Amino acid sequence: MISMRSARTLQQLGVTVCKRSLHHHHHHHHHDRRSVGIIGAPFSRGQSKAGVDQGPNVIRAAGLLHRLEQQGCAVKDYGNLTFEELDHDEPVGRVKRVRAVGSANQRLSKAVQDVKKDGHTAVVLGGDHSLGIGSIHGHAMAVGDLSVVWVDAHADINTPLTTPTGNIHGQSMSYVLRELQSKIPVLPNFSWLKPCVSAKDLVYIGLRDLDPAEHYILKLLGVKAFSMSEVDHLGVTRVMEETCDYLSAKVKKPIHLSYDIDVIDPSVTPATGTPVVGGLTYREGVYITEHLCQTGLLSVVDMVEVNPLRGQTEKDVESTVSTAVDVLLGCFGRRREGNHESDYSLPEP
Ligand SMILES: [Mn+2]
Repeated sequence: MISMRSARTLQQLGVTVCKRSLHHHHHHHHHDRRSVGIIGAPFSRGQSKAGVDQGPNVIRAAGLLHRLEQQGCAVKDYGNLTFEELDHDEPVGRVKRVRAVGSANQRLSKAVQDVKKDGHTAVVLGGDHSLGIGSIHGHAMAVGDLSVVWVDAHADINTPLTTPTGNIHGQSMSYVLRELQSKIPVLPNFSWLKPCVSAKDLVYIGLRDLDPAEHYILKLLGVKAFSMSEVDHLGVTRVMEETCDYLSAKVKKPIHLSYDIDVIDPSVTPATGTPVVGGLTYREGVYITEHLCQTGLLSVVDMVEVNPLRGQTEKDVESTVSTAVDVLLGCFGRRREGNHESDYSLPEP
């Protein structure tokens, strides 16, 4: 059993220790060597702007895998999924490209289930945020009940009947929430999908651009949401403490983190499809993942809406992609104070 005191010393040294396990006296539960399974999902049909399908490759090219390995993770890259092009995908009501989004998410759900069966924490590199549907579904199929932390400028909870744009990347949460099942019409290529998340197991962080129907839904279902006003009022530290207290009040469920890069301020991450002013700082964006990592419960992480074609300059793209990488590294034990392997020893002269 590691005492709190030695745990603190280890943490001062930058050794990864699972705080929650220590609090609850479950020894042998800290994961010095996390295993990470990467799924590339170059999918863009949940919205209308070109380029977001390049996300997986630009994030890999920025050195994600190597840097995860450097910080002690065992990494397996499952490669990029391929998605079929559909000739006939006319809108259903207002909803655009339903069939393409339905079949892509079915494929992603299967891939996430496979990665979870192999025992990894899964990382889904998007692609647009419609991928949240298949990622969450696959996660729930693999592990059962889970908590969802949706970090985003937008709530992405319009239903097919309330969507002002018809883009499914603004509707993902409504498809997987049990409480909204009766509000979702039958859609082609979605018969595989069963709602799998309860509203009480969902927390939003960073909201600042909601449609009226979305705001209504959050109030109707009593969804826990920390908008940018709450981040300003409480500070990110308390937001994260309250998030984890809320989600683990009864049972500790695996956490699904769905991270939309547009939650961070566009001055830092401009290369994204729907930027909104007034977002998280780089530091707040990374802190969220450092805190969630410490719970030891992160089970699937989505990183979505990185779009290299939306940057005005090379520097815009570089800043967006490197921030996405840092956010992901924070999920897997990177500490800004520095890290070293637990068996590190100084060379003797
Ligand atoms: Mn989103």
